[in-house]
Amino acid sequence: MSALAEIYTIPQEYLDFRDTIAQIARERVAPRAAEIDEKAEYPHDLRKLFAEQDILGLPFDEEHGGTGTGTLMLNMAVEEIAKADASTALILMIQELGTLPIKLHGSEELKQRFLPRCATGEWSPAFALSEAEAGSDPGGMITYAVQDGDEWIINGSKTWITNTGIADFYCVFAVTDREAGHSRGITAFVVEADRPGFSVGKLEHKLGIRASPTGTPVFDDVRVPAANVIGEVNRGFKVAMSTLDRSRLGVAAQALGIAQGATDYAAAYARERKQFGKPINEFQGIQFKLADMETKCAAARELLYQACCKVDRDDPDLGKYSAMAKLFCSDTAMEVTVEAVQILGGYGFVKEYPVERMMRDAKITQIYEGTNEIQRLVIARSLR
Ligand code: COS
Repeated sequence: MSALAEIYTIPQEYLDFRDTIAQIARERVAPRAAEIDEKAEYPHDLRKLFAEQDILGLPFDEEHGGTGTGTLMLNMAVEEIAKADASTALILMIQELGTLPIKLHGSEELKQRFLPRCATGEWSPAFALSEAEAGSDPGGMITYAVQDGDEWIINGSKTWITNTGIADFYCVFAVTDREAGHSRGITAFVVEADRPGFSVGKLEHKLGIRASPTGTPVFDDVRVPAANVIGEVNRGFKVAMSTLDRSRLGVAAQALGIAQGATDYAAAYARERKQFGKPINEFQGIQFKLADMETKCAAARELLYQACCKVDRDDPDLGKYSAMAKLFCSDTAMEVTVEAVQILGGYGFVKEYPVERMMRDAKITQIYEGTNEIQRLVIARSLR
């Protein structure tokens, strides 16, 4: 068997599950997308539906109540949902991002306490790393924690955190040893949203992914037990980096879904729209655009699936591949959605049609979970 055949053997049951999710996305998510974007409204109904359909169990192993189907299946699901609506796809992406620190590094007690209730969809998590002065450089964070007996006291705030105000708990990164040097004396904690001293600060008004709340969780003398430390004290930077090495594939899948959704919409439009007496897809200018869009999506998908398989196999170069997939898929999303708007012309620019939303939603995929400049840096480091 060739290496390629090995990489792309996808079990039939996974393809069937993907088709079910695609149908849910078409029939239930797509009709809500314009309204929740316009109102910047979190779709609690869709989250409940995902929980009922086992979709929120996708990031989790069977022993923690999940589907145990791995990273490729998870990201095929993210792609299908993002074809209909990128904000709604984030519900599933954050279910992974906000729990990966516990899944990868948490104690057995933490895993049992948090993962099964996320797998059923009862709880929503959040991943709180970035700060106002520490985005691309999280090693320069200033949120700190000090030990007091068997507890830690956390002070500071985080910025641009998805699920702020929705999450039942936050995986928070804080400096615990100021002397250790940049990126080193940092510890990861679980902070439940009902702990005294926790509050929700500013919520952002955004260009895209408007139906997903992004904001500033604030920690004012928040006490957590030592049992809430994820992994080892002062080793939290590695918890964050190893999480992002995997979760960036969610962004890649979201970006690909946006790109394929825009391509499909533009192709369907070009079949129907007539100018100069014939459908515009009979003009070579439109044909070439659509051909390039479809080709870029297909290439992005191959890289994404390969990177997902690397995570599922725990290959040593998984971080490089997830950075490459995130970079390529998100650049594809931006390029393709701009072209989709162009193909729809004046209709592309108005909110009655979905492609302007897709173009707005695409932009964040080049920025969050590490800007594409950071992805290039990660890739370049692997070549040294
Ligand atoms: N997995 C595990 N450990 C890692 C790692 C990874 N992918 N990358 C770095 N580390 C470790 C290093 O091995 C080093 O360990 P030691 O202390 O034992 O030497 C430590 O972490 C510090 O590494 P480094 O010096 O390379 O850290 P930098 O501060 O230079 O950071 C980048 C490197 C740029 C890769 C990092 O800051 C980054 O990923 N930035 C983007 C952050 C981001 O994605 N923000 C979005 C937030 S979520 S929306």
